[in-house]
Amino acid sequence: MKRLLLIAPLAPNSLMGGDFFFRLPGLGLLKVAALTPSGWQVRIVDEKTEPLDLNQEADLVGITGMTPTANRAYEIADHFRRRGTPVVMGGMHASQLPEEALRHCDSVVIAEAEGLWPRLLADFERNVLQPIYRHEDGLPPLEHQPPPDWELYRGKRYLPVHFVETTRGCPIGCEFCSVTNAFGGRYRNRPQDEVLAELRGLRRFDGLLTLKNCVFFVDDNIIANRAYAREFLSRIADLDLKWFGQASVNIASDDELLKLCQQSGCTGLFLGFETLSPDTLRSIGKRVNQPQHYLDVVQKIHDHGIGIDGSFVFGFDTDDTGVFDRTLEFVMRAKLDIAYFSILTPYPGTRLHQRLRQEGRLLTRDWSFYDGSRVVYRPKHFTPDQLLEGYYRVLKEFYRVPSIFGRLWGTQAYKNFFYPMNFGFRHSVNKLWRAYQHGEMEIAPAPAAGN
Ligand code: B12
Ligand code: SF4
Repeated sequence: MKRLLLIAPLAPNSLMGGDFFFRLPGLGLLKVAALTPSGWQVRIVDEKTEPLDLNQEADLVGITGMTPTANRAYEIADHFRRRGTPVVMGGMHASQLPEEALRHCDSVVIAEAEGLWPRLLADFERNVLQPIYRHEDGLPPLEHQPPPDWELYRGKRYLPVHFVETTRGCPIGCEFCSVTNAFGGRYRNRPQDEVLAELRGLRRFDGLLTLKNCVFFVDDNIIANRAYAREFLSRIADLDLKWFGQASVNIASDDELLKLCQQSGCTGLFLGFETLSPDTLRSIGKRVNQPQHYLDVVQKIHDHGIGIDGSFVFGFDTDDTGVFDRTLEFVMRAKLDIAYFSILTPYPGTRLHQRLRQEGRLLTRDWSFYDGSRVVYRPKHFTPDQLLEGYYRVLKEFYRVPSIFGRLWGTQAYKNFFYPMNFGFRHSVNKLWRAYQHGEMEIAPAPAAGN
């Protein structure tokens, strides 16, 4: 039997590095494993949860990765290749920069593994592995996908949550986002019967204080196709799930959908508010957001007992130094259950990356800095130091203990979920704060070659 070793590398210094509350199971490698024909023995190592034994034997190594983990991914790839083991790379970063990845591996799978991975393995077995595998006739339909085998993650120290996907792609194409480029500008839904079968097949988690049937829908917008979402949410209502998902803020104007979310066990929604500035929203192309209605959006969702994880980005060209206080004032007033703040980051393959590169404003191409907590480009209306200072001030303020209780006090949302989540984030934020205080989040200001 041939041995396939799949690896998820770790970006140790990022906010979502290896800390307990970010030990979330990756779906990408589970999908790759599911597409692997019998005759292969598959093992997955995620550096978030266990050390990688670099001496282990494998016939083929597959490595996934987002941009902040790319350097580590290349280090691992170089190591295995030095030992004579062929390496394949896939995932967001390698898909955007296949030529770069090929300097460290034998083959790159661009974008989705469906339809490509079995072909790659067949080529490998015949000794005719190609450097690039890509979809020549558009991205594949999402029908008849083999379900992920969660047993591959059994015993690993992940948080007790299953990741499930119903949709891929997004037509909105915000300037800073990688999704449209990677997964296409059209929503592709999976057949509901297949998603339901997958949900029904999930093994419940044990543990006294554990949510037994907690699912995170990784779709970028769970209500993207409203007709699909209505039917889907009605159909999962009797599965006794506690689910978390991502949605666009205009969910708040659809009472029926909100009710269906509530009835089907929605615990929290991750909402991309991004900014309070209409000018910024226009400039990034996210017109669906209407900041003048944000407070009503939050109120409406809260009224349905659903918590909100709000996402905000700092450093747009339309931002000024007042953006930090304005955002803090809003998130506290709105009583957001939790929030994710990041510094604008030009991920390769995005329109933002292209523009800043053309304008000569990228400060570095060291991908380990591309984690949303560092300034990797020259901002327009403030210095990198001002941006860093404002960002860390917001993080620190938002996760102060009185702030956590002030926001969650009297919440209708699921408390057993949001209190631990806030204190988990607080722990990671404090770690980042200390790194910031020691100057570790600053990067050398010299523009790098290839800007
Ligand atoms: C869930 C999620 C997370 C989760 C869990 C991540 C995890 N463990 O997988 C959490 C919340 C932890 C997270 C964190 C971050 N995330 Co995130 N995340 C997502 C999200 C919403 C879904 C990921 C997913 O499951 N997709 C579905 C699976 C099936 O797709 P996939 O993993 O890409 O895998 C497919 C292919 O890529 C391919 N493939 C993948 N790997 C491999 C490997 C091989 C060998 C092969 C052959 C094929 C292959 O096959 C799979 C099936 O087709 C995506 C957006 C999106 N739509 O993908 C953003 C996304 C991946 N995240 C992103 C970012 C930026 C981050 C953060 C840096 C945010 C931050 N500022 O801190 C951190 C980094 C974490 C880290 N390790 O350092 C960006 C990545 C951009 C980039 N160029 O890297 C995305 C695209 C969001 C965006 N809007 O741009 N994230
Ligand atoms: S940020 Fe959200 S809405 Fe904008 S392109 Fe990405 S997935 Fe689509």
